Amino acid sequence: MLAYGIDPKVIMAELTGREAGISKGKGGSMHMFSTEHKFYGGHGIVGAQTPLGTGLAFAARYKWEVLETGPKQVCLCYLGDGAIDQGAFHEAKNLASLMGIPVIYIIENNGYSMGTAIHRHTANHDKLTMRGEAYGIKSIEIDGLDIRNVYDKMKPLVDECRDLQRPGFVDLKTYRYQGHSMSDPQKYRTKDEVDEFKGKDSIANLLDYLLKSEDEGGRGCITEDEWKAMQKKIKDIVMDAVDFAENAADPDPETELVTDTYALPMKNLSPSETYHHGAKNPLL
Ligand SMILES: Cc1ncc(C[n+]2csc(CCOP(=O)(O)OP(=O)(O)O)c2C)c(N)n1
Ligand SMILES: [Mg+2]
Repeated sequence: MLAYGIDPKVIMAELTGREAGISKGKGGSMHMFSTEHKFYGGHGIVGAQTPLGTGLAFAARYKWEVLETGPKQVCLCYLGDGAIDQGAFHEAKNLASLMGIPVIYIIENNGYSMGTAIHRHTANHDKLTMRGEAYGIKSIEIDGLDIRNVYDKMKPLVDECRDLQRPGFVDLKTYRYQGHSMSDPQKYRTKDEVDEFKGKDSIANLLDYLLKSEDEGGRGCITEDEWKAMQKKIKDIVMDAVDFAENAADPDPETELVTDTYALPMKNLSPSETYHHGAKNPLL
């Protein structure tokens, strides 16, 4: 969300359920959404975002090619390794390939689906690209622990999928340092394993590269002081966002509970069934 240019204040307000949040406090971490920023949210149902991402990409191609009202675009559709066996994902890949839909499925493969290791939940888990190739989709594996490598491999794929209006598939290998959630006791892995990956942390490696001189194999484009100043600036932005969210109003249940729930009220439901708590249906 931050990478798509969404204001940290409205993100924090959303996380804390305030009306000033990007989804008016009703979305929380799962359903942040901004058409303006072309960020189409997360999804609480694992894998269900894959047909949606495919649909968004179809719409983009239709607007560009048929209606001639939009630019040539590509949709990046992210999913975890825990989502790759969902039936809907296979249907989405088939249609994307068949119809030339510009969507890139990016599997953030961190090796665990909640507490289940990938070798226990997915057959042929070390050859995930086969699952794209099987549908005739260009599929690549990327070491996600090296940020520059991710950029170097993703950029040509994004350009190609946009240019040719074709789908893509990426097995982006990464690691999850924290548990799946706050309540995850992480009994399914050893501390040694986590420590081993901590030594390969992509953000620490990038910082190292930026700080080290060219002679030492780095880029030498920032100093320690500049890095400290950056950290302070970011901390200030976060604290401002916290302050903003804590002082923002809660959504009014009378008006907010049922608005933006459906694009249009469902025809077969009466207003009283569609809208609860006496809220007035603004569309009727
Ligand atoms: C259809 C469906 N089944 C089960 C769940 C419960 N659930 C939430 S996240 C998750 C694991 C998803 O794995 P992954 O995408 O790899 O995420 P990670 O654990 O790495 O964060 C499951 C099973 C769900 N949200 N939706
Ligand atoms: Mg995972």
